[in-house]
Amino acid sequence: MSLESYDKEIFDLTQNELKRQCDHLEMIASENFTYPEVMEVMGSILTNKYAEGYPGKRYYGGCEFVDEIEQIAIDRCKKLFGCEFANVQPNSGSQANQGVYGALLNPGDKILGMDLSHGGHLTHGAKVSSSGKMYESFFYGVELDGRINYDKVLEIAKVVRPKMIVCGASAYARQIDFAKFRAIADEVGAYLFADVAHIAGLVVAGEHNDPFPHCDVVSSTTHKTLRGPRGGIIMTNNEEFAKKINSSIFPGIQGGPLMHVIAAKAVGFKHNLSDEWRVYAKQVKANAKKLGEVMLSRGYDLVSGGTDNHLILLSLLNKPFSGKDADIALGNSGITVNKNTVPGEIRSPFVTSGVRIGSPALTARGMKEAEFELIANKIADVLDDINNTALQAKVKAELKELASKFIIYNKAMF
Ligand code: DSN
Repeated sequence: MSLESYDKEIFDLTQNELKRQCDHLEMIASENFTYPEVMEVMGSILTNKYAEGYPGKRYYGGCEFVDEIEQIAIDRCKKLFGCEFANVQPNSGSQANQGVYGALLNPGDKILGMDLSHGGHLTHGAKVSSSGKMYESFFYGVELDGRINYDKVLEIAKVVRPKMIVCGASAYARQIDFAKFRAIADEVGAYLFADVAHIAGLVVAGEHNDPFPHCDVVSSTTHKTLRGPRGGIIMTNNEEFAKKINSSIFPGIQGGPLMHVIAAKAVGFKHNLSDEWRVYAKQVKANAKKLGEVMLSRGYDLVSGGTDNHLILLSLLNKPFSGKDADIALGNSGITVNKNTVPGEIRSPFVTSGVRIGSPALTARGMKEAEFELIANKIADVLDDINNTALQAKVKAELKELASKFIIYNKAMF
């Protein structure tokens, strides 16, 4: 029976969401549009199979085909990141990070990560996350210029003496210098763990510094710039760490792996290994750069003054409206972004003085610099006259027309 005839309620809501994704301009920096073939295998009979354990060492019978699938995913992941060991079972980036901590740390150990309000991630030690509850967490941040000051990170590391330094960010527009982090980790005798979830698609295309060979362990999600299915992965070159990571994920924090998602990761990695992937990743960066240039020319401040990756962080500290106001006005105009704290923040995390805007999803639709120039000007038009709801409606209609020329999915796929 089809979903439409069995559960019309969920079918209709899924269709509404499909329409929203197609008609609006998706500019949340962590979102992307995955490939139809990735979704095909994610919606396949592989969801029926239990396969606790790892290829060749399962606790269930009948795993001969899923063993091959998982091994292909592992091999492609290793090739992609140029590393020796990969675990493709984490259900999410957060679980990947929890798995890494569980493998290399004991409860109460000290970790040093990037402050959430400076662009870090919840799982890098925020007190509301298990990473901040199970471990004693300390933070570095960015300077008022929006950049990490590596000398300052070293100073903090020397005082804290962490067992692990976590690098990686959710809202940082500049390249992360993994070699500098390695030097700091070596100076204080810490493990170096990189969470490259946001930048992984650029890293594997050679468009961002490589975390290997500098980092002991690297984690990522597979659905952001990598454009695969929703999920997590962990990579390392250290055999002892790899064994500990495997035990930490299963049986440590997960049971049966999601074999349909692991197959979808393998299909996503095949895309990431293709020549076309480099073209996509280059365009993601070029589009973010164009976005930043136009916003600067229209009188908007960017945290760190520009971008080296897939996102810009608009600072609204010198504007009479908040990140929340901008988020709402842009949403009414058919542009989906998220409010974000900025260095020197004066508002609460629910209001903020910044907006994070990313290029990966619209680049996946085939948009290039010309479209990003047009969209950036529309963003500035809306923000310049933030209470003008008639303008917001007009821009929404214009951008819907633009979106209709860059088809990403159609109804027949669902
Ligand atoms: N939620 C992701 C982001 O938006 O950056 C991080 O997990």
